[in-house]
Order: sequence, then structure tokens, then C-alpha cells
Amino acid sequence: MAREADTRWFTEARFGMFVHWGLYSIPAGVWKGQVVRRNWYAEWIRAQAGWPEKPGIPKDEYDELLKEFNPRHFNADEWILEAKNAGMKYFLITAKHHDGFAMWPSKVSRYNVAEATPFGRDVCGELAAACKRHGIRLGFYYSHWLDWEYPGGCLPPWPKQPEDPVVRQPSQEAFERYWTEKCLPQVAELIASYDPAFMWFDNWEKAEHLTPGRIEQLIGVVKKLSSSCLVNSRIGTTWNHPEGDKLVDYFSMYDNTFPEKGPDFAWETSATMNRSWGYHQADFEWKPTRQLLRHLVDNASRGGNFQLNIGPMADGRIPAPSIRRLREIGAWMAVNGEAIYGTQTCPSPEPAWGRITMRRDGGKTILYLHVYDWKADAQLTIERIAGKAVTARVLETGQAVQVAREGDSISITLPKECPDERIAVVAVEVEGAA
Ligand code: JFZ
Repeated sequence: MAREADTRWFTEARFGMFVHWGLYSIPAGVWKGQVVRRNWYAEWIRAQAGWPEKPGIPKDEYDELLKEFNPRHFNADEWILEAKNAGMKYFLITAKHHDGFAMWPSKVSRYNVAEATPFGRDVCGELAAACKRHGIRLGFYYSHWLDWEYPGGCLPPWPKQPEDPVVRQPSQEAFERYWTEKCLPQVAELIASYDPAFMWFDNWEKAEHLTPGRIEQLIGVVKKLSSSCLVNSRIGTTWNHPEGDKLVDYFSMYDNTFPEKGPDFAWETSATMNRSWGYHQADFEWKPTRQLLRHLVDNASRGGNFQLNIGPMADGRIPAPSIRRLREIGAWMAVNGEAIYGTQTCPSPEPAWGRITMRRDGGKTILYLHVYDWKADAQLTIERIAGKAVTARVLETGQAVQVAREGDSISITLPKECPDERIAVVAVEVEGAA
């Protein structure tokens, strides 16, 4: 079993939307009037409400939420168009998060949105159809390791902090029952019903229940139904399989982690727009668009993707601060997208003044200089770059930029007109391959 799927569409896409949406979006981080304190992850409320005194919501109490899930504003086309207009090329949604609740009419478990809520619709199916209509690739997040609803699913891997309770995990036999009765058949259902382009499994550490055999089994279920469907490293290969990540198609960083150097195969960072993945009614720490753009450019210049999360509200609306950021990013991508899509890393050392992405175009190479702090008349150097510098221009405006070859470097002189204080791009055409 090895990495054979074609990941070119993924690396060329560079930018996708991640959505966390489910029953947890109803309480949105607050339970019985108390903001959950262990961390800001609203989608963990079932495990973390009442922490540290008495963490956890009993199933019958949590399942009262089933009666309330009826998102009258949910419109799959609106979500997918927000992603598309932000410049995102793919869309990933939590089909089943740790609470075990399925966002599609699963025949495997009645604990699903179509059968157990007044909403009664197929969220995954409607989003899959909208992705097809708008030319966006579809992916599903599936919590294969933790499942707090089905007997045998793993519970929070605690203690992690001093106040965490000691959690008694299921036996291997009990987990095997969950694995064969719920996990594997539900993953098969998702692939067979909606033909996703990729799966995003969620393990992040050594886990005795994710044995090499089970990891291979789960990869096998995906690949048997769809050899092109990509599988990520957070299926658990990094920590739980002797052959490691060469068994999977792309690497998923820890949340909100932006490495200075990525692995030598497809990789991505998933990141929140504030501090929570699921909608959190008390989380106002929204990251500025400048920061989100820099995450995108940092990863793209290092050969990685950026998956930016949205936590829709229980009624199906996307929070206003998310909408604004998506549309600001979309405006930047509308004029600078060619400096991101389908680009590759530049062999030059990463400069202090910003980042460089590169595209080979026939006999010429185009270097995209993402300038982080523009200063009029500043001279920027691209070190150790081959080829003859031909022209340079501000990508957004077309304004000509002074460029010269100096030994094994190329330098440009910035004009005084800066098109975008956050990140401005200068395109340098170089004859011959850099
Ligand atoms: C996991 C989930 O628990 C979380 O709810 C969300 O879906 C996120 C995308 O993935 O969160 C993690 C996983 C690993 C770490 C932190 C959060 N970690 O190891 O630091």
C-alpha cells in the first residue's frame, strides 16, 4: 500500500474551505449559561461543558439538541459560492465529528440529521450537489477515532491538563465493534454516496486503538471505492503505523500550525478564523485578513495548502466576521490568484521582505514576489536565481518595475505606488528556468 493517487489538483488548488457544523453549533460554546472554559473549541462542548468540576454532558441531555436542529437559513449554494468567491477551490465539511452525529441520512446509524432532527435533510448531499454545480471539489472530515455516541468509540484522550479527569477508554473488543459496525460502513457510505475527492480523518497522536491493521483497513475501504480519493496523515499514520505517512496522499499539520518547511509531498494547514472551529457565540478574537492572507502565502511559497475554517451558526448562516474576511480574501485573490494557484516553491532562499512563489511557463519562469512591507524605492533581492531577468510588473496594476541582474541575484526597485498594504505582488519574468 503506497501513495499512488494523483494529488496535482490538490496542490494546484492551494486554498480550500473547512466547515465545522453540527449539533454543537446550537449551544455554540455556552452550556447552561456558562462559557465552556477548557478551551475555545465549541465542537467539544459535549465533552467539556462543566469542566473541570464535572466535565461532560450526559447523552440524553445532549440529545435534546436533536429537537432544535432546524437551520432555516441553510443554503448549500450560498456556502459554496462564498467559498468559490473567496478563491477557494475545494470544500471540506464535518460529516461526523467526535460527537458521532452524522450530517447525512446514514443507513448505518439513525443518529443522523435526516432521521433524528426536524430538519430532515441531507446536508452532505446538498453540499455535494452544490460543489458539483459550482466546480468545487468536495471533501469530508470524519472522526474515525473518537466517537462519543456509539459504544466502543474512543473518548477524549485525557488527561492532557492537570484538571482533566482520567478517562477510561473502551476495550479493544468494544472499539472493534464500533470500528466494524459504524466507522468503516459509514466511511464506505460517504464515498459511495457522494464521491468525495478527499477525506480528512482526525487523529493527532499515538493511539493504541488505531492499530496499523485498522489504519490499513480504513485506507483500503476508501481506495477500494475510489482510488482517486485522497487520504490524509491524520488518519494516524504519523504516530501509529511503522510505515508512516508514505501510506497516505497528503500531510495535515497540527491545527493552526505553519511550518517554515513542509514535507516533500502534498501538505496543508487547517486554521480557524478566530479560536473555535464550531461557531462560538463568545469567541470574538477574529484574526485580521492580513494575517489570513499571510498564512495562505506562507504555505503556498513553501509548497503547502491553506484550509480556512468557517463555523456556521445553528440556523445555517455564516457569521458576519467570516463573511467579511472571505470577501476581502476573495478580492485579493481576484487580482493575485495567478501568484498562488498552480505555483511551486522557488529554489532561492526565503527572503526577509516577503515570500516567493514560482511558475514555469514554457521557456520562461515567472517569479511572484509577495511583498509583506512595501517601502517606496526599496531594493528587493532574489538571491541565487538562474535565468535572465526580462521584465517586472506590479501584478495588480501592470505598473512596470525596475529590474536588474546582479551576479547570481536579481533585484527590483519598488515604485512608490503600493497596491495593497497587506501583501502586494510583483511578477518578474525570467528567461530560462530559474
Ligand atoms: C481536532 C478536533 O479535535 C477539533 O475539534 C477540530 O476538528 C480540529 C480540526 O481537529 O483538534 C485538534 C487536534 C489536535 C490538536 C489540537 C486540536 N493538537 O494535537 O494540538
